Order: sequence, then C-alpha cells, then structure tokens
Amino acid sequence: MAEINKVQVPDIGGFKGVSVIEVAVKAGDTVEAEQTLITVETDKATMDVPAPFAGVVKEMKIKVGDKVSEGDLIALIEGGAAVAKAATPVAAPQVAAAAPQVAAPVAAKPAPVVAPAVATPAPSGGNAHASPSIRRFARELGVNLTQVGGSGEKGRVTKEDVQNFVKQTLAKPATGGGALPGLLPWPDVDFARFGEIETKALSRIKKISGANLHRNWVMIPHVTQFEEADISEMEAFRKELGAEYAKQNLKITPLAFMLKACAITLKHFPDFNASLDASGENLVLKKYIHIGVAVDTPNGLMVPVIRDVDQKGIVQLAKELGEVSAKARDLKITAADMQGGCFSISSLGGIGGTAFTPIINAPEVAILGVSRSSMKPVWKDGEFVPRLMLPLSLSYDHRVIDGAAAARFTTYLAHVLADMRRLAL
Ligand code: CAO
Repeated sequence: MAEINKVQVPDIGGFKGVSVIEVAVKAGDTVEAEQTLITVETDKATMDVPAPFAGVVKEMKIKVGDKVSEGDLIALIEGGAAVAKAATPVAAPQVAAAAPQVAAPVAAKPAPVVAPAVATPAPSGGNAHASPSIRRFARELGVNLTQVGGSGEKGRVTKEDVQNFVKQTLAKPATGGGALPGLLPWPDVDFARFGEIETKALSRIKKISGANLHRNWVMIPHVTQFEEADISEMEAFRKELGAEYAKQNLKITPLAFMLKACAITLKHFPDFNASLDASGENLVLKKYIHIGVAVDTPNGLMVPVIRDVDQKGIVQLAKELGEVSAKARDLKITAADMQGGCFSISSLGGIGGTAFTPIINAPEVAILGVSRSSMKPVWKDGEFVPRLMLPLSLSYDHRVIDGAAAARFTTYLAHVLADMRRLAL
C-alpha cells in the first residue's frame, strides 16, 4: 500500500492569509498529478493549486472560506513523495477592472500553464468571475462564461453552474428554424388572446429559401455598401432600344443593363466572382461569370442563373431574363436552372424603395440590390442639373471583401452604368 503524504500550500507569490474560494476534490477522490485541489483568491487574482502527484485523497484539511499561507496543510494523499508542496499555482484574471493587474503575479510565475488561462479568455469568458480550473472546464465544453450566471460567493461561476448551463442549452427547444446556443427561445405567444387571427402555412419554396436565408444571415458577416449611379444616358438608350424591340415582343428592362454592367465589374474585381471553399480557408476564383437574378413568384423567391453574362449582349440578356422570370413564375424552373451562380442581383426597382440590404446567396460573396431610379438634382459644372439616379446596395461577405474593395466595386459599377461606352468594352 502506498504511503500517505501531506500536501501543503506552495509559494503563492508571497501572499498571506489568502481565501480559499473553491475545494475541487474530497476524501476518496482519485487525483491526477496537476489536477486542481483548491482555488485561492488574492485581491489581484485567483489561483488554482494543483496536486503535486497522483494518488487517492485521504483527507481534506481545508474548506471554502479558510485563509491559507505558504506551507499550510491542504490534504493527505495516498501516493507520491514524503512531504509535498503543491505544484505551481495557475493564475486567472480577476473580474472586469482588475484584469490588467493580473500581469504582476503571472509575470512572477513564468509557468507555461499560465498563458492560456489569461491569453485565451474567449470563448470561456474574459470578464467572468471564475477560477482557472472552471475556465478550463468551460473552454473544453465550448461554454462562454460571460453567459453563465455565477451562484458561488461574490457571483463566482462554479462547476455546477457550467454544467447546468450546458444542460439548459441542450434542453432548449429548437424553434424558429433552430435556436443558437445562448439565444433566448422563440416567443410562444397565444395571439388569439389579443384578437382574431388566421393561420397560413408557409409555402414549400418559402420554407426552403427561408432556411437558406437564415443560414446565410447567421453565418456570413454582412456589410452593405450604398452607391448611386447616374443612368440618364443608359435610360435614354434603353428606351430607344425598347421601342425597336417592342415589335418583337421583347421587353428591355434596366435589369439587362445591370447584368452586363455587373459582369464587366466582376471581371475587373475577380474576388467578387469567387466563393469560399467548404474549409473556409481558400477562395475559389471562377473564370466564368454566371449571375443569379432574384425573381418574385406567387410562391416565394427564386433565383435562376443567367450563364456567361460577360459573353452576351444586352438584347440576348433581356430575352433570357424574360424567359427565366416567366419560367420561375410558372413554377417550371428546375434545380439545375438555379445552380452555378457566382453573384446575384436582386432588383426591386420595378416596385419602389430607395435602398435595402440584400442577403448574400451562399457560397457567393456578394449580392447587388437595385432600387427604383428617380430624377435628382446633381451638381455639375457649377449648377444643378436633373439626372436619373439609380440606388445600388451591395451586400458583401466581410471575411472575403474589405470595405475599401467594396467601395471601389460600387464606384466602378456606377461609372460603367453612367458611361454606356464601357458596356461595350
Ligand atoms: N428603376 C425604375 N424603374 C425600374 C427599375 C428601376 N431600377 N427596374 C425596373 N423598372 C421598371 C421597368 O422598366 C418596368 O417599367 P415598364 O413596365 O414601364 O416598362 C417596370 O419597372 C417593371 O419591371 P419588371 O419588374 O417587369 O422587370 P425587371 O427586369 O426590372 O425585373 C424581375 C425582373 C424578375 C427581377 C422582377 O420582376 C422581380 O421579380 N423583382 C423582384 C425581385 C425580388 O423580390 N427581390 C427581393 C429579394 S430579397 O427578398
């Protein structure tokens, strides 16, 4: 049978009469070397005091609330050396404002284990009041300690608090298309209590597109860049062209021009004609330019894709636009018609509005929202002149595209739309 040995409080940075805030083991427990026995708290930091050797705890000589100094007896453990001081304590930052002061005790104890406890507060919660062992425990479970209510002394988070948090999170019902950890459940309201109601099931398309939109909104860090393009000349030309092709029953809307202008701009900014791969570590640049167009159908939103937009003229694009939007509205569109897009355009210009923030169609990295053009006074050559201005809203994936690049993209696009000659380039 192994010897029973004493474990004493090690050098805790010269502090005396330090409070014991947590006792992590009890008589009968088997402990590993370096496993936390107790946690103490100075006015600067909390420190875990680990076991110096493996063994079985015979007796704990300390309880929560005791004051200890170097050399005090912590426990009797069967196993290990004759008289052992516990291993080097591990420090963790104190709550909020005290954090900078942690540098002193940590620097004085250059134990390699200190760094993670201090340097990687997220996701285990930098400002939460918790001992290093609890921080480690939370980190292993992926729990953000700032979201865990502390039931211990002075609001300290205990192991049980972390366990209860995990249990509660797992028990939460998946509502509203799946609750994210830490989010409140979807409100379950009896609307009939407040007046007459009618319940209408979401269409199949709405359910499918809704799930996609939800994922894209939650997973992509969106930013939207706004711009206005002077389309006075483009509109004059479109009307001329429209009159010509009306005889052939072909409608030339501004969207055909938008498609062409976007293709030219995407060629100039290849990072926008790209997707993150599944690992999220590589950008896949596409040598083709296929653009999806959001079409409003009675059953919900559909996004058919127009292929090789850069290689087609305005009339051809107008023809294809008419065909795909009719196909979408007649619900004759196939899954293949909606695949392979590099970028999307969502035009609400035929309806109204001045700007909106479209949701990116993953795995694309940007989408252009087009609102209704209107005549505006524009300052030109020393006077205000009436110009037809088209509002553009570019939402982009900020993991891939910087704000400056997005502003360059929309500025370039506005130039292309303002200067018809560029559409021919
Ligand atoms: N500014 C001013 N007028 C515009 C315009 C703009 N930006 N865009 C289109 N118009 C005009 C057209 O010229 C047309 O005018 P006339 O009838 O006088 O010729 C009228 O508005 C209607 O255009 P349209 O909607 O039939 O054609 P389009 O090519 O502009 O758009 C399509 C086609 C399929 C994109 C559109 O019908 C549609 O479904 N839009 C909704 C897309 C959508 O729901 N997006 C939201 C996604 S996020 O939920």
